[in-house]
Amino acid sequence: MRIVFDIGGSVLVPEDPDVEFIKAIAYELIKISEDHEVAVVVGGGKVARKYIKAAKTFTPNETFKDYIGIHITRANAMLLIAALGEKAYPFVIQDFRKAWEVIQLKKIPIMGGTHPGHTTDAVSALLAEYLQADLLVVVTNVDGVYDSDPRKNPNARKLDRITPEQLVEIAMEAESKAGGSGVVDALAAKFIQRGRIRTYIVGKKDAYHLFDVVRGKHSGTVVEP
Ligand code: U5P
Repeated sequence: MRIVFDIGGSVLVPEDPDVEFIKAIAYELIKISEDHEVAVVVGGGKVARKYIKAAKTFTPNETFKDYIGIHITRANAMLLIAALGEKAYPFVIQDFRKAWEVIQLKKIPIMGGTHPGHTTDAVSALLAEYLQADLLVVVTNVDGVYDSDPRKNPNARKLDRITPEQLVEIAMEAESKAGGSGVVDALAAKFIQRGRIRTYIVGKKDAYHLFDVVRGKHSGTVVEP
């Protein structure tokens, strides 16, 4: 299989870089890459948000702030590259076509952000579409997709299996609420729908066993057309 992993910044760098977690997923990714083609996108996390907040003092320019965010995602990507050692391509990939080329070299391409205006969730969905990946694995700080926000509603129910159309609906609803942010951003959900990409959305706990996750053993949500 060809598999794209989307590792959320809040998972990789919750406050400080979670070194033990990075070590664990590097081990799992190397194991997975023995049988599959692997590409990874990492997010910016709290560090990106802190930098963007600080920049607000100086400029109202959203695109400028997005560029700052992109730099932070790429710094996080460098950490994963360091952890993967020889198996990773040593530069942070900025172009989907280059990611394809790196896969042909039997190395793992690691990406952060690409252009202003979206998040790394959208990057990972586009990368999966471009690479015609068999599977997209989204690792986030919630352990799956719920029918309502589990942080606010104690009766929220986790959904084991949904369609891309349902994912779009849930993501759009989460984004329409003030300060709301869903498990996956709405644009990424749209790309998942457009690309008909089979997607697993899992939490950090499952991510320690990514090797099992790609074999379908996880407690997250399966998004299947
Ligand atoms: N960002 C972009 N374009 C990308 C990826 C990220 O502008 O392709 C910026 C956004 O401001 C985003 C921040 O909120 O970097 C951190 O990325 P993420 O962790 O939200 O994906």
